[in-house]
Amino acid sequence: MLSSAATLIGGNIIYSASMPDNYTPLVFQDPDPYKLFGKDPEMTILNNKPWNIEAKAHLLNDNVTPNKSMFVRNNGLIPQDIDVSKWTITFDGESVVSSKTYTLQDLKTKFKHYTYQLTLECGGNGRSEFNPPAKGNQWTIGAVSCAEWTGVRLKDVLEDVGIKNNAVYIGYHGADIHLSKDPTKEAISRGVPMYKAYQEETLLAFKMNGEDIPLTHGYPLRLVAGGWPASTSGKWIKGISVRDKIHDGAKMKAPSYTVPCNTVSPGDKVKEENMCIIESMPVKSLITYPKTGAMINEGESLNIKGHAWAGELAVKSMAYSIDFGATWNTCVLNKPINRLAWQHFNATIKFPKKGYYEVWAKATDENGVSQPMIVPGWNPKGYLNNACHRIAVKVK
Ligand SMILES: Nc1nc2c(c(=O)[nH]1)N[C@H]1C(S)=C(S)[C@@H](COP(=O)(O)O)O[C@H]1N2
Ligand SMILES: [Mo]
Repeated sequence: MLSSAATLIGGNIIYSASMPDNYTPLVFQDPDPYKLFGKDPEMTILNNKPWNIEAKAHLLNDNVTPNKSMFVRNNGLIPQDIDVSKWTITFDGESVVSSKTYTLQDLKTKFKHYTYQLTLECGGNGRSEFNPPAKGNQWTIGAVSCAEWTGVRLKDVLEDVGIKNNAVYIGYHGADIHLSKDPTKEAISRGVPMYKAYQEETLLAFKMNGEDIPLTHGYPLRLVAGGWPASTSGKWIKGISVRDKIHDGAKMKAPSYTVPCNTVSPGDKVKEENMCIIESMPVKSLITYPKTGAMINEGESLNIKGHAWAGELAVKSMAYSIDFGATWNTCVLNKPINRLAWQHFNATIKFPKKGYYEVWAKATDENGVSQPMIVPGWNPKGYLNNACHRIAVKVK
């Protein structure tokens, strides 16, 4: 552990040889997460045990999200001691013909590589706005990313393994450690139905933005299921179980990552059997330029930029309002580079006179469904808040 940890923080641990095995150097009890994970100093830390870190809207301005502004959502402790040369992934479960193990090298050499930009948004992004409040990380708007992932198609590997036709769901197993440090417990073990597992864009990825995946984001192997709650994109993947029923791993059961099957009033208690698993994420957008609080002079126009996404669907149109939603204007909206990648929009705004304005952004998906202007459907765990994003602008 010490040697890998020393590489992480970029220093040497003097006298490490004489440390007892269970001794944790002070530096690991209180590391600088920005340096440790290579994050922008403007990122917001929501929790350190486990690490949960979110972006601010303007940090997400890049078309492809770099590591420095990618949110971190961990349910357990980051695995240490990763020896890539010994890394394997095992396929098992009721619905494999027989279980099969691949080394990372097998995966990389046996199967064709594909690269896609894929949007990953935490199901709880926007939770901080629900009322009554929902427990959990109080994400504002920054638990979303769209990086470029390279790997092999899960589908190609499943076909090589041999899957029975009673397969219903896959469940992932990661190498991270349960917060209790109980080795028999998994921090999280979620998955997707077979049709999502078989999609061309569902990857077992070993590269992010052309480089090894950063440790916090799942090095050396990650499942990436774009457009679905990012909790289905398992990090540090050691195994995939192919199940003959809905996977029943950690955090598959209500209330985790589920919403009431029928809408409820704010604050209602909902029985487990009336909660449904979240699948595709809803339509949403973010204004990433300028940063909220921008000031311009009267007569100047303002260029705004941002991204829009809609789970499994494409975004059809993008609008902005400078009068709190009373009237809307059209933004220029680009097509996605590939399915499940976020789309970029921009607009040039002219303000009628001096004053305080808010610029609101509203995306509409290809089914004609738009973002609500205020927090939608209350649910016990505060998932799926896709309300319009807004920034403040002052015209002097
Ligand atoms: N093994 C493992 N995979 C995981 C998690 C985790 O804690 N352990 N967190 C999930 C959740 S809830 C989210 S939102 C995403 C976050 O991905 P990121 O930290 O790379 O942004 O990873 C998912 N995959
Ligand atoms: Mo998440």
